[in-house]
Formats: sequence, structure tokens, C-alpha cells
Amino acid sequence: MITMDDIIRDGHPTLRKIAAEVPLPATDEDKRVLQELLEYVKNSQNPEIAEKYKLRPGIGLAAPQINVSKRMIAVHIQDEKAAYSYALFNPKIVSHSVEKSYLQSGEGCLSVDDAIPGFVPRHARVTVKGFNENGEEVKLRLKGLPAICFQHEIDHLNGIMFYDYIDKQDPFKPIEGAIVIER
Ligand code: K2U
Ligand code: NI
Repeated sequence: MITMDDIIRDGHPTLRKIAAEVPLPATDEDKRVLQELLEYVKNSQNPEIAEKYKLRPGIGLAAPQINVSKRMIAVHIQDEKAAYSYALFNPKIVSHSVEKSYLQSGEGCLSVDDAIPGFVPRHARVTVKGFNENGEEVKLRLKGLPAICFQHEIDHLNGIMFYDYIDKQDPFKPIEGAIVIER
């Protein structure tokens, strides 16, 4: 299982690389890694397991964060209305709203130990296409926290960190016309 010892931290060069497309059909090894990413996110949200293995809670994880520079992400979010549990190869944002949104509390990252305060402007709504472990195409229309999470994870595949978007002069400058999301 993945623990915090497997998660590389800010400054590691892999976090700034463009990750490679995963050849499909996926090898057993790539399928194993994909499932391990999802297992970490689920484990990190289980109080007993998270405590036992000292896992930092997360709602997403990307393969580059475990030093695997391949285009794979996992997301597991339960909100009041729905549960989003996806492990995808080669995810891609195929369309997005003009409207922006951001988390009122700012963002964090399992690969960034220190808090970096500030608003992170994101697309309010995104359509994501990817492939599940069986090689089937998945198309997701997302808004709210799931939309933000998928953008955060897909950024990891392109060497982008959440703090790259924070205004250095005024980190909490209101983002014009954006939807504010409470977490
Ligand atoms: O990729 C990661 O480092 C996992 C992040 C993803 C994320 C950060 C900010 C906003 C959305 C997704 C971790 O989930 S950070 C912990 C967290 C937990 C619940 C809600 C937001 C962030
Ligand atoms: Ni992150």
C-alpha cells in the first residue's frame, strides 16, 4: 500500500515533469499502480487506517506524486449528494466554463508539507475524459469540489503545482465573478 513515505515532496524534479501517456490496453503493472492510487485516497479518509499508517487525508492523488511520471490519477470524494470515485488513465479536460471558482479555504497538496495560503482560480465546470482500468472511456461533467480536485490532479500530470496560480502580491485578492466554494 502507498504511505506518506512513497509521496515525493515539492522540489523533487518529477513534480515538474510532463507525465507520459499510458499505452492502452494497460499493462498489469500500470493497472496495479492505478488501483494503489485510489486505495491511498480511500485509506486516507478512513480514520482507523489513516491513524495507523499516519496517512495525510486527501481526496485525490496523481502518479507523479509517487514518482511515477505517467498520466494516471485517482479521486475519491463523498459529498452530501453524490460519491465520486474514479481512477483514470490519460485524463483530459476536453471543455470548461469561462466562469471561475475557488476554494474559500485555499488548496493544499500531499506533496507540499507547508501550507501556502491564497486563492487558487479554477474553471467552475469541466468536462473530463479518461479511461478506466478496463480501458473503457469515461466522460465526466464536474462542478464544485470534484471539478477543483480533477483540475488539481490533472495539473500534477503537467508539472503544475496549485501555488503556481496564487497571486504573489495579494494571495487573497478576490477573483472577479468567481464562485466561492466552501469545503
Ligand atoms: O493532489 C494532492 O496533493 C491531493 C490534494 C488534492 C486537492 C487539493 C486541494 C483541492 C482539491 C484537491 C489533497 O486532497 S489536499 C487535502 C484536501 C482534502 C479535502 C479537500 C481538499 C483538500
Ligand atoms: Ni497535489
